[in-house]
Amino acid sequence: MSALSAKALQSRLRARTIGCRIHCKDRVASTNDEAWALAVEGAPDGTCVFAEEQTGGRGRLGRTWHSPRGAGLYLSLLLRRAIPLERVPLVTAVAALAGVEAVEAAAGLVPRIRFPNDLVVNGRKLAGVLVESRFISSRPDLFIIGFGLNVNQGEFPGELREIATSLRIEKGGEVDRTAVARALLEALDRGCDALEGPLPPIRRLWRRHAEILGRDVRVRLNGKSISGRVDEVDPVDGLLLRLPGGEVRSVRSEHVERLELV
Ligand code: BT5
Repeated sequence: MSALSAKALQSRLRARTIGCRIHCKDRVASTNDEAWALAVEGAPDGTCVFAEEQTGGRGRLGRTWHSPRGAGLYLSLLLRRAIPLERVPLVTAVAALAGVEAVEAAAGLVPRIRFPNDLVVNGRKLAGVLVESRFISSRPDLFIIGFGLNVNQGEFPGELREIATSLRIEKGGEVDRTAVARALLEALDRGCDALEGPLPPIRRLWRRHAEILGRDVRVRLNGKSISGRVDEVDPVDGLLLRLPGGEVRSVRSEHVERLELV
C-alpha cells in the first residue's frame, strides 16, 4: 500500500483551483485542524491536506471518524469563497456529489447520498463530509471541507461492522487511492465552482442521487426521534417529512443529528 504523494496527485490533475497546493501528512489529529492552521497562515483557496492516518478524526456533533492508517482517504480542503448564508448547506451537498462522481469515475460504483452528509453503498456508509466555516466578512467566506472515504479497509471494528463499507469490500479487491483522490479533487473543483452559479442544475443533479426521496426514515433532532415519509428533499431547503398523522414537517440539514432508513 503506497503512501499518497503530492507529486503523484498533482501530475495529470485537471482542476482549476482545487489542489493548487497539496500537503500530504503522515499522522495528524484531524486534517480539518491542519487545514485551519494553513488558513490562518494565509494558504490560498483550493489548498488540500491529506493524511495517511488520523488520531482524532471527527464527524459532526463531536462524533469520531475511524481513520486507520493507509486504508482510507482523509482530506480537507480550504475554500475561500463568500457564499450567501442561505447557500451554506450547498457546500456539503456539492462535496457529497463530488464524492459520487469521483467514486463512479475511479471505481465504477455509484454511491447514493444519504441526506445530509453521507455517501452510502448498499445501505452502508462509504464516506462522510464535515464542513466547518468561519466569517471574516459579513458572510461565511472561509470553509474547510473535510472528506473521509473508505477505500481499502477490509473490515471495520465494533459498531461500524454493521454500518460501514469500503470500496475494497464492495469491489472485492484493492482500489488505487491516488486515482480516487485525484478524481475527487477534480470533481470538487467543478462542484465548488457550481456553488456560485445557478441553483437549478445542481439541485436537479443532487436530487437524482439522493437516497431518501419517498422513503420512510427516522430522524434524530435535538435529541428526539421523529419518523415519517420523505415527501421532498433538497440540498438547500432540507426535508419535508410527512408524519404518520399527516402533518408535514420541514427539517433543515443543520438540525439533523442522525437519519436512518426504517
Ligand atoms: C461524518 O460525520 O460523516 C463526517 C466525517 C468526516 C471525516 C473527515 S476525514 C477528513 C476530515 N478530518 C476530520 O477530522 N474529519 C473529516 P457524522 O455524520 O457525524 O458521522 C459520524 C458517524 O459515522 C460515527 O458516529 C460512526 O457511526 C460512523 N463512522 C465513523 N467512522 C466511520 C467510517 N470510517 N466509515 C463509516 N462510518 C463511520
